Amino acid sequence: MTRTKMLIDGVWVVGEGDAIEVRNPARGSVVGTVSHATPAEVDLALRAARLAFGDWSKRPPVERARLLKRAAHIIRERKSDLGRLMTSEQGKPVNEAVGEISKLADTFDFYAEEATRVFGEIIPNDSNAYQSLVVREPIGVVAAISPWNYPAELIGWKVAAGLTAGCTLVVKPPELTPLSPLAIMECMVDAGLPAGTINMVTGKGSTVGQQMVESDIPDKIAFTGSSAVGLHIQQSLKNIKRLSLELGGNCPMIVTAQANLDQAVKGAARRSFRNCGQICIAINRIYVERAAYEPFLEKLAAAADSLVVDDGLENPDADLGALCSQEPLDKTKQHLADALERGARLVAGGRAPDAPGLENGLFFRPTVVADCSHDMKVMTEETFGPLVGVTAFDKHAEAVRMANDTPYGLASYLYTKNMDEMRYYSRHLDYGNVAVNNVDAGIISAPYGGWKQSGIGVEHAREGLLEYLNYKHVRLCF
Ligand code: TAP
Repeated sequence: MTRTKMLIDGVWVVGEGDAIEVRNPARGSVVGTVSHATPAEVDLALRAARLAFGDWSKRPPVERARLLKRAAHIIRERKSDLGRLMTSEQGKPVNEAVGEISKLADTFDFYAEEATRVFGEIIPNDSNAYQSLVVREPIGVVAAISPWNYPAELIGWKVAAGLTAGCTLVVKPPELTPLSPLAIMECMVDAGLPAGTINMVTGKGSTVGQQMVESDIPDKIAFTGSSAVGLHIQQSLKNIKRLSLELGGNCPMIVTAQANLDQAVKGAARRSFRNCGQICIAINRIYVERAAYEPFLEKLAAAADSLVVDDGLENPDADLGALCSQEPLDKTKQHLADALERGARLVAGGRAPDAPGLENGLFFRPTVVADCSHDMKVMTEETFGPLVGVTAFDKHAEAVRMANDTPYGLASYLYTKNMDEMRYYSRHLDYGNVAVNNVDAGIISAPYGGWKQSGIGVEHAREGLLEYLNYKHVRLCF
């Protein structure tokens, strides 16, 4: 099997390092190989980005926008192939993968539009002899590192905002899913991105990623991944640089007695189980006001049981494909066992699907456990699998207390038709995102980021672009 090449300084490079096999989690088969980038190759990529910065940062924003729009167009043209490639390495059903590719193209378009709106400011001065201008200039070289659950989108947020701002980038895709990110780089090269503006080196985070973090070349590290690795990165820096961290979550959903239960169940099933729950903003734990508890549980169990789990390549419309690797599958089983040992009630799932043809894959049925206590792992840790815990509450203050009792602060969800409850909860939930009567916590036009151990900084929106810009105060004397 020929190795998929890395992109360094506009050249597709096989790489001198060992081969890394990429597997299809639905079948266990090898779907491709990439190289483990050597230290010299990583260094070459970082130096190429540094060299390219001089020209790219000085180009007129409209020119940068034109190239991003062209890349978006090419990505859309190739979205079916890109989606299938992503499914073959990540496991999510093809239609979901194609949807992710479309959102990536939308992200490029969004930031291409923003490129022409990087405004400065004029500050009033104490004398007419002076004028203070605040202008924004690109930070420099960005090292971007991202995880496997959204192989395209999470890289896209960094690449689109970074390039728009005038930065150049070296990207390390996840070891488990490097093929679709590399194919996206091909779209960018075909769109005409100049050599060195965007580079991609493959390999392990603990070596390739670590080298990027420790290098003094990048001016910024843009990282999405677990809180443990985020903290490790923060502690590994060898010089002062900007750092944005989009980290883990442990997201609560609150359903009051005044919610539309059918809507709430639809939202819960979608946000707990989509992408097999391997989403930082997945609903991990649900607090239901006692009067609505049993009817909600009954409906949620039925909704979970109705979801189709299948090989995402064979069945593009499946609700859940395979989990991406053994690790989240094992964690799901551990959290389930912990909950059942401590007295939780299994109301849906709890096992692998028994359909023929799935024996070699990492599949698990969407699983709901009820009557959970506040200290069970399913309620306190990020499972990152198709498992959700449910419990009842009596008072709104109690629901808020339990929802906020976590080191994380990424996203929270509320279902109620009562305006006072909407105000109360959105005021008191300590999260970067609060979605009320919907589960779309992250949209490209609004800032998206976590509080507490869920991260530093935001992605999306104008604010996401500002993360790639420095302020420069120019004080003019006439
Ligand atoms: P991590 O293990 O943290 O890996 C994320 C990325 O960091 C991977 O590319 C990984 O490389 C790399 N990495 C590992 N060790 C590194 C090191 N020492 N230096 C530099 N890079 C290193 O996360 P994961 O398990 O893949 O992803 C799941 C986590 O990501 C969950 O906690 C989830 O909540 C979080 N997440 C957060 C968000 C947002 S927006 N907040 C979005 C998605 C996911 P390898 O893969 O090659 O090891």
